[in-house]
Amino acid sequence: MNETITLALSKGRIFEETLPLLRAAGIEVGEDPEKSRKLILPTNRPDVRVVLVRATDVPTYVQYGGADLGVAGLDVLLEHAGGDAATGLYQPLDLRIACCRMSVAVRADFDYAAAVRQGSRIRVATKYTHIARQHFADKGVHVDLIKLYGSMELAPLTGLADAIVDLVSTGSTLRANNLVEVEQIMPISSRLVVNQAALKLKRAALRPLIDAFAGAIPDTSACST
Ligand code: PRT
Ligand code: MG
Repeated sequence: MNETITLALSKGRIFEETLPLLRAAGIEVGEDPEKSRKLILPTNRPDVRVVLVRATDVPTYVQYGGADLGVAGLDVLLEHAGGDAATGLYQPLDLRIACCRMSVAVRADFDYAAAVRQGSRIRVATKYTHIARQHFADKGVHVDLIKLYGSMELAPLTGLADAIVDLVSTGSTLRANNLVEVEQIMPISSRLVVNQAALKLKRAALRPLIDAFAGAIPDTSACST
């Protein structure tokens, strides 16, 4: 039986940081996605191919079987599931790559602690509405959420919002825009996700791959998970 394995990755940091894990499994990707316009990349293994999708589309591809497995940030997985566990998606490994944290940030002149203390309604702009809603509900903080698709840092600077919920890694984007991190919501790293049906039907091919990934997870201190 010809069991082709399809791995869904997004271009950029997830692709780059997954390469060493693939290498540990004996898989070399034939082309550089930054140079090629191809969306399906062959590998040195005739039975393994990589498909390039938007980071937020990785869980969708894997859930519905467009890919057998994929790599996605915990941020993307939580938003995809909308708070519930996504059906059909098995998450066997925290790969400890593409690490960062989900945080609340405000303009340096906004007194977040006072606003929380006084029970004010806080306007929060974010791409991560499920994570943000859950976080503020847990804290009992009243918020009006404003959904954005990018450049969250701009929202407090223009008066669109008092605060943002966004990913932070070095903190230099916040600093460059005069914003300060006032709360860390959760550490974020990328996870391996596997289609549950594929894991049963293609177990002989998938299991060694998952085991090789598990053995090659980096021991980075940058990752607090
Ligand atoms: O960029 P695009 O819209 O195509 O897609 P994407 O943003 O979904 O993908 P990508 O490749 O940017 O991010 C993929 C995954 O990498 C995310 O889902 C996270 O799990 C993870 N990751 C790790 C990050 C960061 N670190 C990160 N720093 N994703 C985004 N950022 C952004 C952050 O949003 C902010 O704008 O980088 C900026 C902050 O960085 P610092 O270093 O200045 O703090
Ligand atoms: Mg991005």
